[in-house]
Amino acid sequence: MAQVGIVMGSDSDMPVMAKAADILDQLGISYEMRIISAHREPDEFFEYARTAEEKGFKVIIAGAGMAAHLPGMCAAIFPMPVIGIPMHTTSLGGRDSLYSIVQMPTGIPVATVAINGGANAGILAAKILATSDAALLQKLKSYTNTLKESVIEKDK
Ligand code: RP5
Repeated sequence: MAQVGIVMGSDSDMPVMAKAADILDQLGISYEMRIISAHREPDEFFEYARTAEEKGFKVIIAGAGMAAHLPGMCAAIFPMPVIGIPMHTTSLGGRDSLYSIVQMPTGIPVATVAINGGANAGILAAKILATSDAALLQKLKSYTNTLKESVIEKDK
């Protein structure tokens, strides 16, 4: 059973979303990855969001660009944490996506990472799961230590 749902509005989002999946792979976290457009196939989207809890997801990572309603609508339906990834856009540089995702009404938060922040979305999902998984927390501490060692190495 997948612990994390990864969903994106278009296959054009895949290069960014794959970075989240790569982090989850590295940490041994199971996930299901889907391409579902809230705008182009609303019925399929609602089915996805309504069944996410019973499928066992503990977190959803949702990425979208432009009028990026997918993460917010996931948060409206799915009762556990939703992490939103705003996609870079050619017309507005991703500010459109960022504002669409981050400016949620009170009561329906989306934990929003940086524009194209796929890797950080994966790490944040892992940190949420690690609040009740000691082994995963140890892996995350090792990961963070690796980052530190890498900077120290470059400073030599
Ligand atoms: C959004 O519109 C998608 O998340 C994507 O970032 C953006 C453009 O989609 P495509 O026209 O590339 O399919 O729904």
